[in-house]
Amino acid sequence: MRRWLMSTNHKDIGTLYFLFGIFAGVVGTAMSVIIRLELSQSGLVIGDGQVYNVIVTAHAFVMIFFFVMPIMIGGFGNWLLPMMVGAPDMAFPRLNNMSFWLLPPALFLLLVSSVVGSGAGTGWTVYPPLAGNLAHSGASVDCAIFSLHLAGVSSILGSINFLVTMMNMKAKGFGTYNISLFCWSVIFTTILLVLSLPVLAAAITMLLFDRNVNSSFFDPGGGGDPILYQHLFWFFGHPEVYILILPGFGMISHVIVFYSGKASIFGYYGMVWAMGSIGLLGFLVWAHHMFTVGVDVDARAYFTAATMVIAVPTGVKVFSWLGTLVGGRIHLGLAMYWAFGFLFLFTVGGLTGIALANCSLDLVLHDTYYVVAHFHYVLSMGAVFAIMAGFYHWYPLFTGLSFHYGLGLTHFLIMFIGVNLTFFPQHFLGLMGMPRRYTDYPDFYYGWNMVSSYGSTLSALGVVVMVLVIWESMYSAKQMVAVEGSGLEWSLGLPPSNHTWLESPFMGASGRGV
Ligand code: HAS
Ligand code: CU
Repeated sequence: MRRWLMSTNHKDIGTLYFLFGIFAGVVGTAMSVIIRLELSQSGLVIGDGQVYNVIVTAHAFVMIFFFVMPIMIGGFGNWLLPMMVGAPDMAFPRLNNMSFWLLPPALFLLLVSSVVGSGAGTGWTVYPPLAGNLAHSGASVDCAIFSLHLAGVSSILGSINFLVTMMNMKAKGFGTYNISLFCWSVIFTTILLVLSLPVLAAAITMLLFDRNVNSSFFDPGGGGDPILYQHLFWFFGHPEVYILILPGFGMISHVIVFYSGKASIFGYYGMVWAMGSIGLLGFLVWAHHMFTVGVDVDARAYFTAATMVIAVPTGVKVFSWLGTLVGGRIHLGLAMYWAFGFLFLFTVGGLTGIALANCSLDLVLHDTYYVVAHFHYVLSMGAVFAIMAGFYHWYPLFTGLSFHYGLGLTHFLIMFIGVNLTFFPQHFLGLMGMPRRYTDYPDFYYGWNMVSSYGSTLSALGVVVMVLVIWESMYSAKQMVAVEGSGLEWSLGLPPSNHTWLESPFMGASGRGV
């Protein structure tokens, strides 16, 4: 009990984050299956649009705040960061424990919000007036707001901890430009968190006041403006999407360097500055989410142009990963499949993002399934594939266990086919005009929706296979053997002999000197 409840150990806390994130991931996946069940045919399955919207809302919150963020930053960050810079632990170990333990009550409040009254069917953006106390009376939206408050405090405290650790606790020999790219990605992510979360906190607190103490920040009846809420939300919301992907970029860099047998990443400095640019630009493009509210024509031109500029640093990253692969001795370890999947599918999602950045196009595509397809390509196949790559790469290190290659490959193949089957048709549905967040549709949209739902069933099967992969690794308990010079032998067949230059498995994506 003491070990897990009062932990000050970064690895134990990282493990707690992983367990929590896996639990939330399963809950979120279950919700997605219900969504796809409802949409698998025209006509109603659940039968109540509000319930459907509550599930969509909870699905997004659970996946973003309780699955991707805790696993990437809380889990991988806690486990790897101190070790990658030779620090004994995080700078503030007790604060670290607190950051984690704020999350279970936050998740509890969120789940409560969907069963109190008629639930929070607001979408993850919680826009008023829909989220106001007329359309959503009762305590559910308030519970969701408190949930976000808690999760936000947790993230801010965690971010400060990571930043201080990276500033002050690097071992001798670690300087600005020879820490690994995963460290850099967490540094930029946590800066984004510290700067953007307070804005979300302000927005939802103002909404809380509008709902409960008769203020009218967002109510034109009292001189307020609902558009203000959208500005505040997206000033947080857009940086948030980069918060979800940047640590993934870091992990993918490590995986690609390791399995292509290179000594270091192609273009280390470019990679660092690309992440920094993506972070900075991420704060300057928020209104591309609200073109349809009637943005002034100059502002439309600006937000379109600024958004498209992000393709440049992201392109620097994609081409640097490809540059790392070129001429490498590619070892097809399991993690590498996910990295290849990431490279291809994240790019597809990025390109549809560029399409959406064009205001004139977005006016017709906004709130259609095209947007849903875009963000699932960058999230379900970007962020999640990066998590999977990190999982297959570092699980042997964390646990001392190794994988069954065939089973792991099956997991990848099922997921790869499953998510593409689910989300590629959603581009077509969007272009045909099917709106998002509706519980039903005309027969016209039936075909591709059916395909999408089959895909989702296949992906759910993929999750079962992943459980099998983990179970098999424990059941067979194959131990890793230390290899001279490399620290660890990776379980998936011997790495090519030229892998032994690796100082340690953490150092794959460092700068000069390693
Ligand atoms: Fe996005 C909506 C634009 C990246 C997540 N995005 C969302 C939503 C989410 C999300 C969750 O401008 C929905 C929010 C909601 O609930 O309403 N997004 C972009 C752009 C990028 C981008 C330009 N998004 C992400 C990432 C996410 C994410 C990363 C999470 C992980 N997104 C939008 C827009 C909307 C939007 C609009 C609003 C839509 C609406 O109406 O609601 C970029 O960061 C992507 C850069 C990446 C690439 C690929 C690699 C680059 C290469 C270089 C060459 C490419 C060039 C481009 C020169 C571009 C290989 C050429 C262009 C061609 C078309 C060929
Ligand atoms: Cu955005």
